[in-house]
Amino acid sequence: MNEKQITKAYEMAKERYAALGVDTDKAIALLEKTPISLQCWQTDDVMGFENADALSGGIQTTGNYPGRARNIDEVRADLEFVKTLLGGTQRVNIHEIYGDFGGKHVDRNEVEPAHFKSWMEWGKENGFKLDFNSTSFSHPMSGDLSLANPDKKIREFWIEHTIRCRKVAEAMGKYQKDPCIMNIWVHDGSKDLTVERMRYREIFAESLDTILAEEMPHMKSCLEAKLFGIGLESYTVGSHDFVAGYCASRKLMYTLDTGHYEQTENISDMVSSLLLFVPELMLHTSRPVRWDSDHVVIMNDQTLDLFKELVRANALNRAHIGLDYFDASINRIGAYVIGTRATQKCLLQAFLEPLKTLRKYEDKGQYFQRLALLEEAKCLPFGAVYDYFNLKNGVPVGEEFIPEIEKYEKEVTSKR
Ligand code: RNT
Ligand code: ZN
Repeated sequence: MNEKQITKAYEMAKERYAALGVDTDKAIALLEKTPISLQCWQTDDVMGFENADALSGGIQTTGNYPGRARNIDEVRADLEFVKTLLGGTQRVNIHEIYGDFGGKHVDRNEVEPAHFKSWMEWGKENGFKLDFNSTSFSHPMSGDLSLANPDKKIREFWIEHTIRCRKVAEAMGKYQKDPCIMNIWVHDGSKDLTVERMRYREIFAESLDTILAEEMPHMKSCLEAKLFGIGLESYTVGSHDFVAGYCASRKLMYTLDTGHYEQTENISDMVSSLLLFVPELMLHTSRPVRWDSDHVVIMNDQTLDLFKELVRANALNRAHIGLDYFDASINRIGAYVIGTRATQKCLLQAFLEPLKTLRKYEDKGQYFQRLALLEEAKCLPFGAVYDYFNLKNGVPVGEEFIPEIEKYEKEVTSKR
């Protein structure tokens, strides 16, 4: 794409925004330093390196596009390539089942920081800070209940696993000199009418208290809420209300996944309600189509509203952003790039909102003016700002990444 044209378009956009009191250079600088954590599990359809035969826990990937990463080197190579197509800052979010187990069977209750040493070194070499996740699914002990299981043996197995995962995250945070965000999501629930709802939630809360008892200064834990999983439709132990109550009472970070609520719910409204009572938010951007289908993120109202709310609430520094989807039906590298860029576009639009004027209108009760400006803001030339951001970062502008991915597919992924 023509560098001159992009720069010229940017200069014009800059003036247009300046007239509304918005500084585009500042917005670009903010976008550059706002990290987006890439979910390692999009490379290989959430399989990991344990040779599990199927994905369980109420989540599902669909599609069998060729070229899935089959081992740790391929996962890393794909992530390194993805990074070459993205401006700004990325982190990498790793699930426990992606440990460097060196061909040995390391059970979930045996995992140690050493299994992630090569990941830490790789992260450092490639400019990725790491985040982490315990893994309760795709294991013979997963069943329908893990941390909420009344069976002491099963429950203790998963408590042990999750405590060990916190230690891995602690080691990562220490190594990278930046807190590692560790997400706890368990699938616990049941398919059909459940009469012991209170009991499982009590057990879950107790398990979490045990897991979180030890102070670990280099990591931050967060707990993810969910509406339901496949095969677990009638009851979810870690529902929104449970997680909101638990995180508020324990001062724990809440994980809000955009796929985990009723399809018609505008989850952006949760930002200000939650942030009054929980210290921070972990945001999983995803795209539910009729259910929590984990389609690739696109620039839609749900994601735009979420980030606008974050900025309007002055809470950008209290949120961590990660992608969470897994689409096996299209080129997986393409899935990363589309979803990360869409997340960036939503963030950028939030940074470019003429907020000063909007706040002033609202304060004065000038509601026609507020609505008018919100509508007009939708037509502001943010695309020119985004193009310039990519140009400035030395990565493909606009659709230029398509042939790059085609080339990588031809040379690398299609040969797997
Ligand atoms: C599942 C949750 C969870 C997972 C990952 C793989 O519904 O969103 O975050 O997607 O842990
Ligand atoms: Zn999630």
